[in-house]
Amino acid sequence: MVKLSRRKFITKSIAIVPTIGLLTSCKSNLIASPLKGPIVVSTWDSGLEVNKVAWEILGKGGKAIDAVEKGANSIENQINCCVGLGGNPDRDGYVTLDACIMDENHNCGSVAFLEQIKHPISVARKVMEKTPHVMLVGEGALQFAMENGFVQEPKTLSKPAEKEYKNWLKKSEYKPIINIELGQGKEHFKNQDVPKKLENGNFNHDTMGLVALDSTFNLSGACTTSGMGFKMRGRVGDSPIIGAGLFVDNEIGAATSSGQGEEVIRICGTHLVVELMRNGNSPYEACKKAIERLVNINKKKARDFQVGFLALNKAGEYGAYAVQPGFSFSVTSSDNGGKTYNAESYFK
Ligand code: SD4
Repeated sequence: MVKLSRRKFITKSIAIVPTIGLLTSCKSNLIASPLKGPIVVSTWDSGLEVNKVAWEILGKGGKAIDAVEKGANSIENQINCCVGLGGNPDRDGYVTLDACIMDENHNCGSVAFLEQIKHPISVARKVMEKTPHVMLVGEGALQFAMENGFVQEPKTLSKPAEKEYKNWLKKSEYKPIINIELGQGKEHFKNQDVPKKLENGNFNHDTMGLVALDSTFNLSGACTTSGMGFKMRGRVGDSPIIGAGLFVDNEIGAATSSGQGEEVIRICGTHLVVELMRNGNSPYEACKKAIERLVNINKKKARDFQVGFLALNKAGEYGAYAVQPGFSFSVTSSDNGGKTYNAESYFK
């Protein structure tokens, strides 16, 4: 593993994040001590496995951008999971994927409404590196993927998704569902089904967002999803939108989100979180303030949806906050070997 010049880094971090001294008073499970090496944080319990893959790169002194891509790839590979082609289809029975990626130089790439491609995050990276654009969608994104060597997969649904879809077809009721692990607040989710535990013991959810800081103090992030189950055909959520599902500012920090995409887009969620960190808030405080902003738009409506933000700053400190109980996140650094935490939430 590459040796860090810890003193140099902390000095640099304090200059960038002036409130660092205040952070230690916050709850220990929400704040890491200042950086002792690279770190990767990701949404949900399943992020732990994703982090392991990212860590194989970060732990050897590799780049954050490679780590987040490979981490995202690993969950896109799980055919009985929720995030890539194994996810729930739209209401017409097709799986459509959204993803975005951003590096330490404000380079970013994104795909939306992409079908039949196993690794949307890698297509997003190609958009970032090989085109003068940020975002490609639908047919155009598919064409670009195939021109760049990605294989067009069959349109078949995974076994769990097929079962869910058949179930949904019985009523064909249009009430978009986000699969999220729910905690005590589940009685509030009048518009959403309570997700089931998967055979492998994980809870189902649709999105993986991860952000990482590498040993050269560079930040990057990735976000990949099959989006809301049984959504309208053509619906795109927050996950492929830079500043909504993901934002990285290498001077300050990075953030990602999960939950009801429409609500995240409404407040440019992750951009807001990063700007709140720029103004001196810790990652935890920034996520909390962004969630409060969202809830205060319409408190009554907020009882019926879930959004969770997760942030990491340049000093390697992290934090999360959600509208409802049940949002979890995973953290891997050289200190902890990988841990999952439950985020605090607005509604208890
Ligand atoms: C979306 N934000 O499509 C995604 C859904 C999600 O866990 O996060 N699900 O709106």
